Amino acid sequence: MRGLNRAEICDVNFSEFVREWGGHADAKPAADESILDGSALDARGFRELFESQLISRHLDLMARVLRVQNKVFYTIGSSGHEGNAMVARATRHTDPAFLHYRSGGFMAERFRKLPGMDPVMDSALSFAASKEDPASGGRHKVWGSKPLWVLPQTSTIASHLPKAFGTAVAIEQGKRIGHALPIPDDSIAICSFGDASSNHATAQTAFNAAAWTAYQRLPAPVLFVCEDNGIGISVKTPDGWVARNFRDRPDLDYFSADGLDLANGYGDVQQAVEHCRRTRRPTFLHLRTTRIMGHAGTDFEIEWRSIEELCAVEATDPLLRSAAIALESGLMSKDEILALYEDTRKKCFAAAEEADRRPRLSSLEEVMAPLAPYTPDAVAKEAARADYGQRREEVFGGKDKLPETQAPRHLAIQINNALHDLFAKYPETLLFGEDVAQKGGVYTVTKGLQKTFGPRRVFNTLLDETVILGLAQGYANMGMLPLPEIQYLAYLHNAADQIRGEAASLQFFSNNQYRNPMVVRIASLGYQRGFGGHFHNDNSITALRDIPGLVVGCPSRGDDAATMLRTLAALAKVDGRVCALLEPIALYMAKDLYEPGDGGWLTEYPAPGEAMPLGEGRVYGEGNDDLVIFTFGNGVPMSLRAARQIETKHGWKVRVVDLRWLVPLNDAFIREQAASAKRILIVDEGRRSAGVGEGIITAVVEGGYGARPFRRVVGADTFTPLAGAAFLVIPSEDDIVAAAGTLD
Ligand SMILES: Cc1ncc(C[n+]2csc(CCOP(=O)(O)OP(=O)(O)O)c2C)c(N)n1
Ligand SMILES: [Mg+2]
Repeated sequence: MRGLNRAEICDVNFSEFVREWGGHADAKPAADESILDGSALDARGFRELFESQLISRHLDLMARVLRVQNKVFYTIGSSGHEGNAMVARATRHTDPAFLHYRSGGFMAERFRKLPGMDPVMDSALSFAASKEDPASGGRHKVWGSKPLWVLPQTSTIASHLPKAFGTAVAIEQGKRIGHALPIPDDSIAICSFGDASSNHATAQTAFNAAAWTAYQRLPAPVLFVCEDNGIGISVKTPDGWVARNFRDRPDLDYFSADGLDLANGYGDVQQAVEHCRRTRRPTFLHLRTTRIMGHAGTDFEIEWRSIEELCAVEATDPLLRSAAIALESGLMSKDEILALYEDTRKKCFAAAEEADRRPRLSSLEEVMAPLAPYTPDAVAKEAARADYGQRREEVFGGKDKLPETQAPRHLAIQINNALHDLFAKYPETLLFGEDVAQKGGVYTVTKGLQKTFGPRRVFNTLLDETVILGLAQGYANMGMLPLPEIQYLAYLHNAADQIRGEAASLQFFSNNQYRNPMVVRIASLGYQRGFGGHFHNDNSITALRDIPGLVVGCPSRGDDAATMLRTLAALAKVDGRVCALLEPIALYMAKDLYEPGDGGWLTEYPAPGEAMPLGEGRVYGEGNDDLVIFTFGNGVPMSLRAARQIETKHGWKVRVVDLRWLVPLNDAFIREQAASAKRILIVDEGRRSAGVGEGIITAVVEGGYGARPFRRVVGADTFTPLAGAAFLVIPSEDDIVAAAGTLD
């Protein structure tokens, strides 16, 4: 049996190592003396770091024991990585940190930075998934803390690097636009990850963006800490690969430190931190670590590695080295070390037992409480707030130039006006993306914004959607209001994890202590004439439909876009929500509705003070009951045109309902509209499978109106082809008229 439980062996190894140590001890150093000759670490510093390492180790050991008793629910540990405590010591508790899951040492050390906090109890509550876990409220075992500026991460490796980069940039840019940062001006962003993770596209994206920034002599004070243990689960990183890959990257300044040896490593860690803080350049700290006790509690390494190899790895246990330093330096006796070791064990177990007695999440309401906060009255008030009139007049060039005094215009112009208004209202607004600055976007929707508000608030990014969304999270973390643009819906998909796994999950996994509000504008959907192909006409709304907490709006006309944008911005400001605005490209320039030249799709600009409540749809033909068409986006003008034909053909009075809000769908509103409908048609330009149409039908059926004749007109489950064939795969007016005929 000996050999199976490597945690037990590592535990025993430590005590045996201390007991059997036979080296020579120096005279005990004073607290402020170097721990060993030539070390940058003094005796007090060493002692505290050693204690942090021990806390981390005993949390791991405790988790292995109590997991099987169902008192603890997570066993990915930090053993072998405890040297990352040095990074916490060399930085401040106000340097935002996005941490690797092996950060027990870092956390224990950072807890020292504020008085009255207890790393053992806080961590135990998180391990136990207790409702009282101060990081996530029992939703996940995370390393996180509001007062300590540790923004919680879950476990998608590398997904946190873009937002760490974004936060570093935001620290600098906040200062440049006169925004009051929540942390000191010379803060840096810290981000740690494993050696295998350094290869991930999402990691590479962040390194590249950081170097791209530094190359232009722009500041990006991010400290990338690669904790290199030479392995990822069971796959070895080629020897020397991390150094080879990062040592000579221009504009990513490389430092290395021995994370297995506090006395030796601390000076190098300090240097890397100081370099990052002073030069404001992206800095890569290659921290040597090892991994003992396997990837997680379920990883029985003995089954796939030789015992000799395991023993060799365990011999590099950094705690053995720390014990040796304590003994060699004369700082601690064997008995003192062993007593500290056992005392820490007791504290961790006692805390875990106590945590197990605390309440866990026990209802769906409790689980979901922080997911999607919504305070309708405050949002409505904020959306309608119009106390910035003076600034508006400057922005639009005088009282007589205000957009609400102008003739009706099309969607692109009204979005542009609404963006100018948001910039005037919120000085902390930033707009960025691909080609959005001088050119004003592919469709000129952002034209003039940079000229009016300057390159610090309106700017082009590098061509990388993951970075665009990482930047957005960074700005939001620093209290700004980001309006990132994704040039086409098809290009959101390669970066969707930044919304799905990261931005939209932050409030949930931090128990609403952290929020990263944003409004992502996405040029979307099909029906473009003369500019075809799949990637410019993508109609996959499904990809956004099941992201918990996300709000998605899709206006079909200019006035709705303006009032919707005000509400989205208010949702972001008041409730910290992550929002997406799908802008139908084919309607940007649409001016007419029924006949060429009728101007039927032009709208007046709604003056500030008007806003569209979340979930509120627009009804055309109120009171018409013979046929009700539920639709959104391009489907709205198409359905209105089709309705005329249907009225002529069947003599029916037709009502067209523009849902406007796609996520969450307003089931109550759909039911209410369905209640008085004799027939129901759903016009959904998205794809058949898992599209909005399915949600509408579900609401109708669940509302008890499933017996009414209904039909769906919907896009096919296909990619969009080029040229005229593009129109074969999405609903047409003729399709709508024909489908209505089947309901007769
Ligand atoms: C994007 C993603 N792919 C796969 C995984 C599963 N996974 C979790 S940890 C891990 C290995 C990571 O190794 P490394 O970065 O070296 O960190 P270490 O665990 O060694 O500290 C893998 C493949 C994941 N969490 N995220
Ligand atoms: Mg590794």
